[in-house]
Amino acid sequence: MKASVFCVVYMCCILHSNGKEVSDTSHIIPLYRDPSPKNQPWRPYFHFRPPKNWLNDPNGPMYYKGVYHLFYQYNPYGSIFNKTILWGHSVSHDLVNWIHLKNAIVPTKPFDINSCWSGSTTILPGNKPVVLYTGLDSKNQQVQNLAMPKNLSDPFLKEWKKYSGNPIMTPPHGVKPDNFRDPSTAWRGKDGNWRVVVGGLRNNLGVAILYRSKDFVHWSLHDEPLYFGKNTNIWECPDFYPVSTNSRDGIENSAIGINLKYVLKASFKSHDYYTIGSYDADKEKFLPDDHKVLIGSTSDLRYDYGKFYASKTFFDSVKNRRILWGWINESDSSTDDIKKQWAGLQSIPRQVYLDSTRRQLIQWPVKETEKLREKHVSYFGKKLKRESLFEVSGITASQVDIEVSFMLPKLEEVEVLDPKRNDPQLLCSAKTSSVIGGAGPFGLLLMASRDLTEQTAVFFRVFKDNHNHQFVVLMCSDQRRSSLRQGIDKTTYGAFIYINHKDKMISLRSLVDNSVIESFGAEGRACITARVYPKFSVYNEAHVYAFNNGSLDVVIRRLDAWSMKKAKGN
Ligand code: DQQ
Repeated sequence: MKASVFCVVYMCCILHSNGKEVSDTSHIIPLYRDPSPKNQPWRPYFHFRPPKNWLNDPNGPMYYKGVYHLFYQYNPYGSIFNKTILWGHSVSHDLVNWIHLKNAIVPTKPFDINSCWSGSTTILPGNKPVVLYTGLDSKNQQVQNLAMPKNLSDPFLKEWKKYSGNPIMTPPHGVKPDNFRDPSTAWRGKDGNWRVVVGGLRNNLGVAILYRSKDFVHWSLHDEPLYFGKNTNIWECPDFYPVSTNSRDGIENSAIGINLKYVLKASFKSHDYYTIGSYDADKEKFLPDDHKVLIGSTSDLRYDYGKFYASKTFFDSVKNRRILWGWINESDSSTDDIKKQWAGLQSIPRQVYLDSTRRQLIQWPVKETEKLREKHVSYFGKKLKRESLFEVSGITASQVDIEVSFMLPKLEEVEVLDPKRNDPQLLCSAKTSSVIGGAGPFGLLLMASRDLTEQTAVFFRVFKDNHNHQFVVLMCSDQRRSSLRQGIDKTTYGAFIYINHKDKMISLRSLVDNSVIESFGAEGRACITARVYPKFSVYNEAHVYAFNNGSLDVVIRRLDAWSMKKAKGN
């Protein structure tokens, strides 16, 4: 590959803030762009990432004075994770096009000199955002620090200052100095006091350690954690928020009222696990609806069954919704990342709300993502016979938003689920897209070469679960043939989606962005994100097909596909 040539681009912008036009370039930093995209076949163009270097967790997303802010764990000096991690900062008006600002929170003080790690924002009364973040102090202890904007009249919040009394929380008794991190967004109780949880490990239990404060500066430890999990290792990036039981609207973190349930999420063992329950504010306890949860078992609910970690939600007060961001890591090697000069990206922001069963969340790409749709093709009522496929042509298959609804075949004739094989990921590895079944496998072949030697199959297979007297759809993302390159993690991912015997259809939406495929099954009831690095099926050599390898015919009720534009800032 020819060496990349980088040139300096100064981004100019006009942002609209509170109806006013703001023409301000003082905050804008020089960005390095590869002028020749031919050298970057795996670079995503509509997923968020800064132009260069390493990125991991999303930090403190928020909406402030007409502007969306996203901070992120960033190494400004290279494309690997090391001791120079700090808070990168970008802003947007639509969650799609981004402007990269100068770094917001940078290691400078004894309480964060060895890195500024993850944390969250909270909007205090009077519309005053503050940040709680983890500092690695001069002794490499993890401590919690407070930071605030220097100038609240600046909608970009370009400058941040650190509270002089930092740290405001140090590792409590029983928590090792390297097991105490990632403060959540705080919420306020009826008594007017603030609460926040910090992730940790205590007595071998993953914990959401609870603190309370009157003034957001002085915090006292509550003797019991908000909740804990066994065999999980440390809980990273805990998130705790209310969801409405009767609408898709988001709920502000401090809201109190009826028709609410609560979500507790913890990141551990490379996945983001969540559970739904209630919050007993008097006892300061989270009470999950199902007690055998957050232990990292295959029956735990996950935001995403592929690559997606250290996520964070925020309440979007202007559109009354809750939005989720998650870090999507690379699946290639560090040597590849050094060559590429970038590593890591954020998921498409997803709106989250409670499913009508109230037993799980639904996730769906924010509506604004559709702004990037351009050339459109659609198909209706297309029959897919056994062992057949057809190409969805006329769009850019390497950058596409594709949505398809399949009519389910007669459910009486589907395979029976073996109760001993109830790990969806293992089941997807055994029953691949080429293993003929009854109803399924059917789905999409993405980033595929014309001869199909390279392809990522995202597909469904329907089972009867006699044990639970239900039908269940296995959703798989099969990366085994995603690339003819060696040295790439090609793990297959899988998730179960329980359906009603009256359900007539199942939908699949995939957002393909060169090396990332984010897939949403059954209208967002299961999500799987995969990274793929094809050797040949890149740019115009990439194709997309719909296929059926089940013995029962499947009908595509409707398929829509749109080529996707590059987002600004990518
Ligand atoms: N990433 C941060 C930590 C967090 C971890 C460091 C999760 O604060 O626990 O970059 O990916």
